[in-house]
Order: sequence, then C-alpha cells, then structure tokens
Amino acid sequence: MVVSFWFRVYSIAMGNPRVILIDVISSHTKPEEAKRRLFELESLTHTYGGMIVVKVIQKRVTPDYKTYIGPGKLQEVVELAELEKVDIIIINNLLKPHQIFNIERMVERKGIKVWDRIDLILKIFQKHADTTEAKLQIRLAGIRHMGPRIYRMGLELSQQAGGIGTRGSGETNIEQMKRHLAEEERTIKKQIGKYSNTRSLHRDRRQRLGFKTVSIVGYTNAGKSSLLNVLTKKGAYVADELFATLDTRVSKLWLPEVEQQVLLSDTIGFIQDLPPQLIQAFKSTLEETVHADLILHVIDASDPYMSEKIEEVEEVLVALDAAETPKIYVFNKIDNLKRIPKVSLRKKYKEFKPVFVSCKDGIGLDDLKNIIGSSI
Ligand SMILES: Nc1nc2c(ncn2[C@@H]2O[C@H](COP(=O)(O)OP(=O)(O)OP(=O)(O)O)[C@@H](O)[C@H]2O)c(=O)[nH]1
Ligand SMILES: [Mg+2]
Repeated sequence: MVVSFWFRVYSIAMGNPRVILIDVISSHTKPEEAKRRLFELESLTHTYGGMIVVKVIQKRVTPDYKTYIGPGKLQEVVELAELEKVDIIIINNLLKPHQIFNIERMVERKGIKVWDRIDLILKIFQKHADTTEAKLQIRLAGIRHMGPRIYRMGLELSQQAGGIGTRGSGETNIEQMKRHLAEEERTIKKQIGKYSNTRSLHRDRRQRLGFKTVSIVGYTNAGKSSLLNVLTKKGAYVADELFATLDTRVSKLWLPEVEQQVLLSDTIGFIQDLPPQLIQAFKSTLEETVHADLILHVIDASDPYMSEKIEEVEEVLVALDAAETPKIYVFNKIDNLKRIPKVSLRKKYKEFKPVFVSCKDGIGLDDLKNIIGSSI
C-alpha cells in the first residue's frame, strides 16, 4: 500500500534552486518521527540554499526496487517538477546506485537533478568547506559515493550496447572515468594522510607535554562552537545552520579549581544517518575526538527531539571507537526553557554527570569547568 501526503509551499525567494523534497517512510514510522525527519530535511535544504516548492511524504511498506519511490509516484513527481520548474528533487533516504540511475534517466533530459540524503549533505559540506583538508575529505567522500553509481552506469550501458561481450563507446568512457576516479582517490588519500600525520605529531607533542585533551561533540547546531568560544574566547564560527563547522579547532582551557590547563577541541557535528562514507572520509578530522581523554557531549536542551539526537550522537561515537571514553553531558540553551527538567535528566543520564549551561547567557560555565577538572 502506498499513501502519500503533499504540501504545496509558496515562497517568493528568487535565485535559489527550486527543490522538491520527498521522504519515504515505513508504515510503522510514528507521525512525530515523520515530522522530525521532514523538519530536518527542510533545515538541511535551507542550509544548502534551496527553495522548497513541494514536500512529499510517502508511506511504503518497502522501497521500490527500481526507483525507491515507485513508478507511479515518480511519474507524478516528475510532472510536478516540470510544471513547477524545479531544479532538484531531493529524496531523504539512502538510495542504491541503480535507483538513482533509473530516476536520473527519467529527469535528466528535463535538466532536473536527483539527490539522495548523502548528496545533499555532501553539497552542504562543499559549500562550507574552507580548508584544503576539508575540501579533500569531501572530495574523497564524493568519490566513494559516486563510484558505485558510475559502475552501475557502465553495467547498464554495456547491456544496452548488446549484452555481455560487446564494448560500446559509452562503456569505454565509463571505464576511463572509473580509472580516473580510482587514481584521484589514491592521490587524495595520500594528501589526507599527510594532514593526519601532522595531527598525530601534534598529539604526541601535547601528550609529551602532559596536556590532557577534552573534545566537544554533539548533534549539529547544538552549540559546540559556541561552547568553545565562551570557554576559551577562541572566535570559532557560529551560525544557525547545519554543519557550520567542518574542521577541528583546538584551544587551551584553564581549569582554576585543579590549576591545570587542558586542550579543548571543537569539531564537525553529527546527524541522524551520518553517512559512513563521511565518517570514513573525515576520520582524520575526527581523530581528536577518538583520542580525547574526556568528551563533552553538547546537547540542545530546548530541542523537542533531544533524546533521539543524544542516541544518534552515541551511535556515531560507537562508529568512531570512542564509546568508552569518559563523557560529560552538557545541556545547552537552557535560556530557551521556562522549566528545566534537571531532576529527571540528572537521574536518566546520571553516569554522564549532566551540567546545565547557556552559552548565550554565560550560565553554568564555572560548574562545567569544575566537573571537567574533577573528571580528567
Ligand atoms: N538560545 C541559545 N542559542 C544558542 C546557545 N548556544 C548556541 N546557540 C545558537 O545555536 C546556533 C548553533 O550554534 P553553533 O555554536 O554554531 O553550533 P554547533 O554545534 O557548533 O553547530 P555545527 O558546527 O553547525 O554543527 C547558533 O545560532 C547559536 O547562536 C545558547 O546557549 N542559547
Ligand atoms: Mg560548529
């Protein structure tokens, strides 16, 4: 059974790419979860600079094998995309290469692009990357994401050219592209390796000097860079957008209670279904987190989806092999709350020594420094 909901959105923004958003959810997805997914997809699209023309939620028992969203719905979406002069169709799921390929075939003549969730996140990363290393990491993630699609394209083209044994010129081009990408991947990995080595030398030096390291992690937009700034006056880039930070910033923090200096680092934010290709590609940036003596998990306490986001950050920490590092939960943005459920949060997350802060109003920072001092 296929059920779908359509929302038409009228906007007067000009010049930005016009976008149709599609989220395919299972029939078991709770309405709250569906709302949250769509809201996050909208935030990601706005962060990219897209103008949302139509939003579609589609309920399916299982994704369609060929096109993920199903031929009937796809036809409707394509017609609507033409009518609304849409530039990009974004599907909030992780599609298989052949599914993207099949959809692209339907829309490419009309000049419409098709992205899945990873494409969208990669595009935002591309927009925000300002260091050479971040650019290289994004390119690497892009190659890993695109590789299987190109392979699939080669397969389809060889079949069209007359089946096994026939080598059409399309296929030869695809072969060349694949070789070129493989070479590029090798070169980029070498370059990234150099950054990783430098970083590890820095880490060794700090260790020799006896510095303890504290790493700030958290869902994107939780206030990680804001926390680094208020604690160290560092001046990291803060913005109400997703993935504002894409590199790692390390800064000294003096802990008066224990009369000790530690090194505090802020890094890239996490998100639900953070594509493994991205975690892999950003491993060297995230190494500070992996090797930290203590992790500060920053949480937006005013976010209605706080508990889900906490879980998702924990999952990424597991993927990074950092699940065992001692952690402090820092509930931020308490200025947004009329009532802070301190008692229940302290009880629920007891082992993570919850602290309640507002980076905006400078509340709770001394408490936090004391807890860091006693935990390190
Ligand atoms: N009300 C309120 N807003 C805050 C607080 N701390 C941060 N913000 C806002 O939250 C938004 C995100 O802050 P950032 O510090 O950039 O968050 P981040 O976790 O580094 O985000 P990414 O780097 O994008 O993952 C900004 O608009 C901040 O001004 C706070 O204590 N209270
Ligand atoms: Mg940040």
